[in-house]
Amino acid sequence: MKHVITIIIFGLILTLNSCRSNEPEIVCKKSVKKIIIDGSLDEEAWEKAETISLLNNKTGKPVEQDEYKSEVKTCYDSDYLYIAFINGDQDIFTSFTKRDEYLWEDEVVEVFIDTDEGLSTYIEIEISPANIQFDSYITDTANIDLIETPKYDIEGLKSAIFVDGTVNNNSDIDKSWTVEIAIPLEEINMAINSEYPINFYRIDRDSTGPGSYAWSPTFRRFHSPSNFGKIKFE
Ligand SMILES: [Ca+2]
Ligand SMILES: [Ca+2]
Ligand SMILES: [Ca+2]
Repeated sequence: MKHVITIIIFGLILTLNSCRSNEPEIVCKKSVKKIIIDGSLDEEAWEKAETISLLNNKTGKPVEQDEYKSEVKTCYDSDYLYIAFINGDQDIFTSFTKRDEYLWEDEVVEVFIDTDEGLSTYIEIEISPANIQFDSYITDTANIDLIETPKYDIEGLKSAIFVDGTVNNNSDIDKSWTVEIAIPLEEINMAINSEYPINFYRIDRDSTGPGSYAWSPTFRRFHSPSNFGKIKFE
């Protein structure tokens, strides 16, 4: 009996380890020139950056609709981690106007990044198409305190949006919205000689797109840190 239990536990450990070894990785390259946070990805570093595609979070498969594809890029310098999202979207909308409002109820991009000990605590950053920011520090993934956790603010967080289309006008057909984000490394305790669990998400509320996107799919709610991928610095 003891041997059977040992074999089962050993098998479980092997399974868990093999799951983690399948996690996706993004390599973040250094930008030698200054990145201007203006929503325009015309800096050389964005051209050289590794580009990843977000998947349909419900199926774990690539987004089928060309007009709704989302790509993400990263780069860094001595002060900031930079993240860019390029989101195909035929109708871009958001009703929120203030920091830390519940942006995910409309359209949004999200980054979850874990720079402290233990996968159950991590930073959540969201940016809306109106360039409204939401930042929170998650301490209990099963019971997120929506009053307390958003009180966490990254003072040096910068973001900008470029919209190819019109926000909050459903009488025309939009093309895309681009998000350029700078996260101060020191403020979130990030060291470029280390690697960190991370995931990138998007919520789109159009009836024709996939709706829920993730780089490393969770197949359910986004707050599933065991599904996070990894960011490494080159
Ligand atoms: Ca720029
Ligand atoms: Ca949309
Ligand atoms: Ca906040």
